[in-house]
Amino acid sequence: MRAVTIALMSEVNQELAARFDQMSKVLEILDENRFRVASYARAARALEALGDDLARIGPDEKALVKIDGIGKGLAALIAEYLRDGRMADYDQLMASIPPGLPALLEIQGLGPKTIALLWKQAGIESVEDLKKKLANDSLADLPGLGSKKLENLRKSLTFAQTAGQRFRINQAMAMAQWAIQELCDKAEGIKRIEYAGSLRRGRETIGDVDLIVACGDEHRGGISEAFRSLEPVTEVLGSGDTKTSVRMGSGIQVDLRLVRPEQFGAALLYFTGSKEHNVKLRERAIRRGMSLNEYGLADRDDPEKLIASEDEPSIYKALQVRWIPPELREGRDEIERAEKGELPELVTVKDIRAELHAHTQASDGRMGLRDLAMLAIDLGYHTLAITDHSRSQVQAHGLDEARLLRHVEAIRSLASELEGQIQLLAGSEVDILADGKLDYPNSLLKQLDIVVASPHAALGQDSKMATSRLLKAIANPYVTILGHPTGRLLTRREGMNPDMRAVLKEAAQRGIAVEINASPWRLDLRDHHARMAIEMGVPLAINTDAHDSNDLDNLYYGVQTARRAGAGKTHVINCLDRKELAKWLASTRA
Ligand code: DGT
Ligand code: CA
Ligand code: CA
Ligand code: ZN
Repeated sequence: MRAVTIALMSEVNQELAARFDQMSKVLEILDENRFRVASYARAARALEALGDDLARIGPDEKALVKIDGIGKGLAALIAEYLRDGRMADYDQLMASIPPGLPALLEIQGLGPKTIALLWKQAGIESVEDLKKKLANDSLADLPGLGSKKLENLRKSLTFAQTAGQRFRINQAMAMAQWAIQELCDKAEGIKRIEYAGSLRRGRETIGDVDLIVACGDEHRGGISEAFRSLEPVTEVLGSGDTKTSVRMGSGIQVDLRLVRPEQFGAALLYFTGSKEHNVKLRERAIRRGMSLNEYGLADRDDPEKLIASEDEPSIYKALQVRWIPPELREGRDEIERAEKGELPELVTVKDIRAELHAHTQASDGRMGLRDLAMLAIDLGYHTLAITDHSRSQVQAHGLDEARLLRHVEAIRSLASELEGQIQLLAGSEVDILADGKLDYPNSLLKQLDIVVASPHAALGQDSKMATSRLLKAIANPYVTILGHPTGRLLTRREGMNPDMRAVLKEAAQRGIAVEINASPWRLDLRDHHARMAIEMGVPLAINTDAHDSNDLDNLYYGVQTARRAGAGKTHVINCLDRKELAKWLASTRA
C-alpha cells in the first residue's frame, strides 16, 4: 500500500511545461501551422502530468522521446535545456514578438486569437497598452470584440491587479521541498530545516517561501553561499549574516533565515505566523509576565532568562495553551477555542478512505478505468467514485446519454470483478448549466450511485444569478455532492460569488455534501466557506478531481483547507467507513 504524499511537480518539469505552453500560444498568435501549435500544447500537458523528474532523466533524447506526448523534435529541445540551461528555439520565438505580449496571455479571457487581433489591429503590445485603450473605450469598434467581451476583459484586468503576484500552493511547495533537499545535500552544518510562513499554514496562495534553518554560527556563511548558488536563483534580493532572500527563475521569492538550534522553535513559530496569531500570543505572554519574540519566550523582567525556545510545543505549553496546528493560526478565535477545548482533532490525510470525484479516459482523464481503480486500491481506499464529465463539456469529451450508459455498464462490470478489493461507484460530474438545470435528465441521474454537480461555464454571472443557479441545481433530488461551487481558478479566474450561506442552508436541508476540491488550482470551497459549512451542519467531501495519477496526491492540499476550516474527521464523508458511507449515500436520496 502506498501513502498519499504531497503532490509536487519538479522545478524543471514546471519550467519546461510553462515554456512549451507559452511557445504554443505565441505560435498561435503568429498564426503558425496549427499542428505545430498543438504539438507544443500537448507537450506542455504531458510534462505537467509527468511523474518522473526530467532532471533525473537527464539530456538523453532516447529516454525523453519515450515520454507520452513528446516527439523527436521536442525531446531534442528538452535535452538542450537540460544540458545548456537554455533553448535556442524558445529564445528566438520570444525575440520575434514585442516583449510585453506574453504577459497578456496571463489575463483570463484573453486567448492567442484575441491577442493577435489586439496586436495587429490596435497596436496593443503590453498590459499597459491594453489598460489605456480599455479606459478610453477605443477598442469598441474592433471587429470580433463585442461589448460583453470588453466588459469581461475589464473585470479580469482588475482581478489580475488585486491578486498581485502570488503563487499556487503546489508551486511554492515544490520550490520549498526542492530547496530543502538541495541545501541538505550541498551545505554543511544544517541541524534542522523547515518551511514556515503561509506555506506551512496551508493558505490557498503563497506570497513567498520562508525557510528556517538551525545551525551553529560557524556554518552560516557556507549555508548562505549554498543558498545563493542554487541553480534556479536569478537574483539575490538581499544577503546578510542571518537572512538571505533570493528570486528564482519561476518568479518565486524564497527567504532563508539562519538561527541557533536552541532558538529554532521560537523562530519557526514567529515566521510561521500569521502576524495576527503572533500578536495574540505576544499579548498572552505579556499578561503572564513574559515576553515573546523570534528568539524565545523569556521572563519579562529578565530577558536573559529564557523560559522556552527550542521547539513550538514547549512555548505553547509555557503559555498555558495546547499546541495549535499551523493551519489554524490566523489570529481569529483559535487561541480561545483551544483554551475552551473546542478545537477538534483535525482531519489528516490518513483519515481519508474514499475518493469520490475522479475522471477517466472516457472524458478528459488520462487514466483508464482499471488503472484508476488500481491506484485507489493501492492507496488503501475502500471506495472510488468514477465521475466523468457530462455532455455539455464538449472540450472535455463529456459523455452523451448513450456513452454514459455504456460507461456505467463498464464500471459495474469492473466493480463486480474487484469486489472485496474496492467498492466502485458509477457516477457523473454533471454540469450545472447556466440556468441551474443539470446536464442529464433525472431518469438518467437516478441510475447512478453518486452525482457530483459542478459549474464549469458561465462563471461570470452576477452573485444573484449564481446563487439561484446553485440553489436550483442542488434542489434536484439526485445530487449527492455540490462540486467546486464557485468554479474559481486560483491566480487566474475569480469564479462566481454566490451567497454561500444561502447555498449551504439549502445543502443542509437536502442533506447533501459540499466539496472541497483539492486541486491546487481550485481549493473550492475555500477555507472560510468550509468553516461555515461545518457550523451549519453540512458534511464536507474532500475530493481530488483526479484527471491523472499524480492528482490523487493533491489530497494533501484539500485536507489542509479542511484543517484551516477546523474540520475533524467526523465532518468529512470521505472518512466514513464503507458501510457508513453507503448508508450516508442512501440517505441523500431519501
Ligand atoms: P505570504 O508570504 O504573503 O503568503 O504570507 P506569510 O504569512 O508567509 O508572510 P511573510 O512571508 O511576510 O512573513 C512570514 C511570517 O513572519 C508571517 O506570517 C509572520 C511573521 N512576520 C513577518 N513580519 C512580521 C511582523 O512585522 N510582525 C510579526 N508579529 N510577525 C511578522
Ligand atoms: Ca511567506
Ligand atoms: Ca517572507
Ligand atoms: Zn471533475
